[in-house]
Amino acid sequence: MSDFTDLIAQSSPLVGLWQALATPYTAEICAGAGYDWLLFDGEHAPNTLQTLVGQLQAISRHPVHPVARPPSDDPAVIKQYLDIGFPTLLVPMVDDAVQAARIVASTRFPPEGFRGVASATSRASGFGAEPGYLAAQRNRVGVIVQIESLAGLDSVEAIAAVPGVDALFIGPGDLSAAMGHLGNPRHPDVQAAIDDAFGKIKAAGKPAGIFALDAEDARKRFAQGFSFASVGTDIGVLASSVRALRAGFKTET
Ligand code: 3PY
Ligand code: MG
Repeated sequence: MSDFTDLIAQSSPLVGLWQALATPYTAEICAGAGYDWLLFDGEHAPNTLQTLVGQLQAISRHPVHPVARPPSDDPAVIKQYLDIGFPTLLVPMVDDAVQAARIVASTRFPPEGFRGVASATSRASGFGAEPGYLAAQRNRVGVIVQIESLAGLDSVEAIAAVPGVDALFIGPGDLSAAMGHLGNPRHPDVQAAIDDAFGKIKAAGKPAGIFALDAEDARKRFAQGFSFASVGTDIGVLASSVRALRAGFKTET
């Protein structure tokens, strides 16, 4: 459990913004805007470990919780994301409890798991400056898993019961595709599946999060009881503002 997943368990709503521009400059602007958490996307944004480090450094003076999404559940990548200093990971495409347990184990040093050990050379340890870093990591990594497939829906209760899974996060984009409604996450069947998964997550006593479709959808999800949601994206905010500004001058072209 990280500071962020600890917070999720205790208070809500926690308002997040998706970071897909992959640049420190914009991350710094977003970090200063008062969001509770920022999601740095390694699955669909053009991020490398180097760009992610730059963004972590850029936001460090702001009290915002960084969460990273690795491109997959690959333990080698998870290890690198933790070593550069992400305290909380959001792992995409989690389909069953066995996979979820393996993901948790990949974030824990032995004997609890099989995360490879770097201490003095890792940014996460303050480059060796933090006494007791390795022992402290035991209780300091947050794991959030994404439910966004038919298999994930079927196994949501079993996944929620896995020790070390701190929260579950619904991805409406992939879920709608998996349900035969590509590009239509507002389809009633998709919305019903989300509601059903939410009920199961809550019944399991775990916090639920979601990638909200827009601000109104986020408000609806918070009212429903979702603990955390991303309410927009850096790209969406920039694209809509820049287009609206230009549209205001239509007569001058
Ligand atoms: C999805 O909607 O599929 C997500 O992964 C959130 O970006
Ligand atoms: Mg997805």
